Amino acid sequence: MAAHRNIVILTGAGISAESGLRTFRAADGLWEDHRVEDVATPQAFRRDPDLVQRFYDVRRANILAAQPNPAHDALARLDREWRGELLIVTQNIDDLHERAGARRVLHMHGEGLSAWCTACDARHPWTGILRDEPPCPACGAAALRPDIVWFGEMPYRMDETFAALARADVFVSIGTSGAVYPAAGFVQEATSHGAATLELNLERSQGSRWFDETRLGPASELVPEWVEELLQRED
Ligand code: BJW
Repeated sequence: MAAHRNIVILTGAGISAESGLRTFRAADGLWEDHRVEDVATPQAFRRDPDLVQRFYDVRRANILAAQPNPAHDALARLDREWRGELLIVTQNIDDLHERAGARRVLHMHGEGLSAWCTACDARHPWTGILRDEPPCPACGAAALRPDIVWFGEMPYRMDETFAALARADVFVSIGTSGAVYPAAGFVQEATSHGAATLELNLERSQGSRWFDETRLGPASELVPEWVEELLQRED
């Protein structure tokens, strides 16, 4: 791999699993017997806002209690030391990449520690609960919802992501099952523009066959090893 090349990294729930945050599609991935598909939709929110707000109030508290693990630390190191372009596109709503020190991070599915007012469109940093319908700090309406991209909604900053994928020389996917689009299609997009592709995961993802290389194991081991390897080659 030559110097100053462009890297796009996609992360999913698996990178935060060793920080104690549950993944979505593992055997323990249910929340009070609800599948994520049943709580993470605008329809579910209209049908039962209290259930959905409680789901995210619990998730918000869990995010605040979690700490970055060696996989987040390694990506933060790469972000600091990599002289080429780099973009960490995360599907995760936690802020563990940022708390580890990474700066070039894009939250395509929104952020757990942000509330969005559907009345005035303002977004606010949020660490408390939303189920008691607090007023929006900007307009006063009781119209705050989690600032999260649900099924059927458009993920954030897709133009930026697809532009980065088109320029990528390397695409790496870490800890994601490849079950949810458009993220699951990024590997094919990057491949179509000539990028080398690598998957780091505990088990093969649904789109594993699209990757040039797959390494299986826990992110806390595989990611620091890969980052070290990349930076050594760069020297
Ligand atoms: C470890 C590990 C360790 C564990 N170390 N690894 C039919 C066909 C195709 C598409 C569609 C379709 N019908 C509908 C769609 C579209 C739909 C979709 O994809 N549905 C699927 C169910 C099929 N997608 C959407 O609606 C999206 N919007 C959209 O498409 O807009 C139109 C558009 C078109 C074109 C371009 C752009 C836009 C929106 C999707 C929103 C997803 N939202 C959620 C919830 C919100 C966030 C939250 O609450 O946190 O996002 S769903 C949930 O899944 C969450 C996650 O970000 C997402 C992905 O999950 P992830 O991260 O992969 O987690 P898991 O649990 O699935 O996997 C964990 C992995 O980690 C596993 O592989 C483990 O092995 C591994 N692992 N421990 C390493 N220690």
